[in-house]
Amino acid sequence: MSPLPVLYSFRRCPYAIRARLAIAYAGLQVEIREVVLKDKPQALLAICPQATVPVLQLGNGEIMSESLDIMRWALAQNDPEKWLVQDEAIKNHSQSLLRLNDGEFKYWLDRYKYHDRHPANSQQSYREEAERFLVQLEEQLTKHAWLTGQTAGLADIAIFPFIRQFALVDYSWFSQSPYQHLLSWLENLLSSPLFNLVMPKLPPWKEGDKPTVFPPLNG
Ligand SMILES: N[C@@H](CCC(=O)N[C@@H](CS)C(=O)NCC(=O)O)C(=O)O
Repeated sequence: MSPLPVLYSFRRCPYAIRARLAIAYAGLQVEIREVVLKDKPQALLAICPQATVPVLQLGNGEIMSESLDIMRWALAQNDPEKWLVQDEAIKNHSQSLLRLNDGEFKYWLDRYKYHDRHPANSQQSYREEAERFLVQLEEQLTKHAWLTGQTAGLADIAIFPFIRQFALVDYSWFSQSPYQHLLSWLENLLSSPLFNLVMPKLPPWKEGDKPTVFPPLNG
């Protein structure tokens, strides 16, 4: 039997969460290696010099160090609920939301979350900058149940871990904010069996450890 692909991951990282969501949804299995970002294993540095997580190493040696590439790799193998749509207009919309999420929104999210490291402006002003993206998401979710239509798509799953991170900065503010459709969308995803399956608590991986299969076999 050929060895499983290896996924270097970090439990709370939103990029790693979306990669794990796609892998579990597609019914694939990988060997998971939990990384401590402050003490990255040599095996990760050797295959990916910038050493971000997630990183996927396939049996043929191919390395993927972008979470969206890992998602697309998983969905190309199995996409039971059609997260990858064929419709060009929806695909373009999804891509533009993903660009905003990974670009501008992530930039302001980091400042909102770690405002003490960015004393130039107040936490509230960082939140307000980030909110410009939330306004757009809220508008979509007033039109249909998911960001790009009546069914869940790549954008929902890839953006959700970042909205989770935003909401967790101050959940009581978020739960009373004007983004009530977004709140329901978030809570629905947070309570899904899929999300819970991809959040196991794992000890940091070290060279020589017995492989840990992901998703957990008893999950
Ligand atoms: N473009 C990458 C970004 C991944 C990323 O930035 N991950 C963060 C953790 S959430 C990281 O590994 N940062 C490196 C570090 O903190 O040393 C992707 O989409 O996978």
